[in-house]
Amino acid sequence: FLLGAALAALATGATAQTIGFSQIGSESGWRAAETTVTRQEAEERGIDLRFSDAQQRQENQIAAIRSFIAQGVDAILLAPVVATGWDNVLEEASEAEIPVVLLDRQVDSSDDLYLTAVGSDLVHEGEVAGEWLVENKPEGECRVVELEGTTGSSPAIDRATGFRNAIEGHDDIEIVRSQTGDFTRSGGKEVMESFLQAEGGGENICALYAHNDDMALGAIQAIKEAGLDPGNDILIVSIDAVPDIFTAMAEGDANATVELTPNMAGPAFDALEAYLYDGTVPPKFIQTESTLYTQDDDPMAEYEKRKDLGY
Ligand code: GYE
Repeated sequence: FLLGAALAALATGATAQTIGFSQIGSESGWRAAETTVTRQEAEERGIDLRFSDAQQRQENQIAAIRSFIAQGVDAILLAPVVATGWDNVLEEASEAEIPVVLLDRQVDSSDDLYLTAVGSDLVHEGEVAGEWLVENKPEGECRVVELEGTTGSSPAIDRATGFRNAIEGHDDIEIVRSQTGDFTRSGGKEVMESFLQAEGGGENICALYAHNDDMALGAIQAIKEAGLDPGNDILIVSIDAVPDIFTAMAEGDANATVELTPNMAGPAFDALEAYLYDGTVPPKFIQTESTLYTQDDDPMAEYEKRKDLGY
């Protein structure tokens, strides 16, 4: 079998050796974990991973992809910071016959321009968060503030849509303020401070929906500093399931999160290895799970499971 595999590899001339990874940056704990897990997966598989940190800038990602093409890598992983503006560089990769796999965010280019995308159903995540609020809000009118992710990114667009889908028809729930916190903890804190001020101190805010846990964690800080009790006075629901949100849940400061696995690279490398080995074409979308966790799910046990994952 091994000999067969080796001969087949020789025949197709292809096993994944060198893979370029254009990462967005390190805006969130989740992102840091994805980077760590990707490096670990590459090392375990003997892949030479060329890593490029774009510091949140699309132009840096485009330059990194061009450089990967010039280096003649076997494949490219791309976590695209925003959804638009990828056509040209994806065409260049396609002309060079270098397969591109999208990680965790989507692009609005034609799906002929990439091999597959690994990620969660981002609209569904927003729906799960919204359904949690529909079921758990206090009686009466509920004024919600929303911390959005990076403007123009597919998770910011889709998580906003999903949440609105879930609260549609529930006329006692209203999104009163919505602004980007750029997926960062400091952004979440700063924007929450301005929400609290604009809302007369925040006593009439019933819930915060944050597009990721890091922004929720920053907002929790702001709510405490304003003299309110996060998790009680203002319900908090967010997305990612990073370790720190579980400690916040254990302390009663956060209420619910929707899990996003940081291991996008595992399925991506599996798909690439099969494709480079014998041309197996993966489905266009490889979907990861979205599980809801609340204060009832033993948050400290969940914290323990994740704390060493590079978050
Ligand atoms: O939820 C957030 C981040 O792209 C889906 O990016 C991902 C998001 C993740 O930085 O924390």
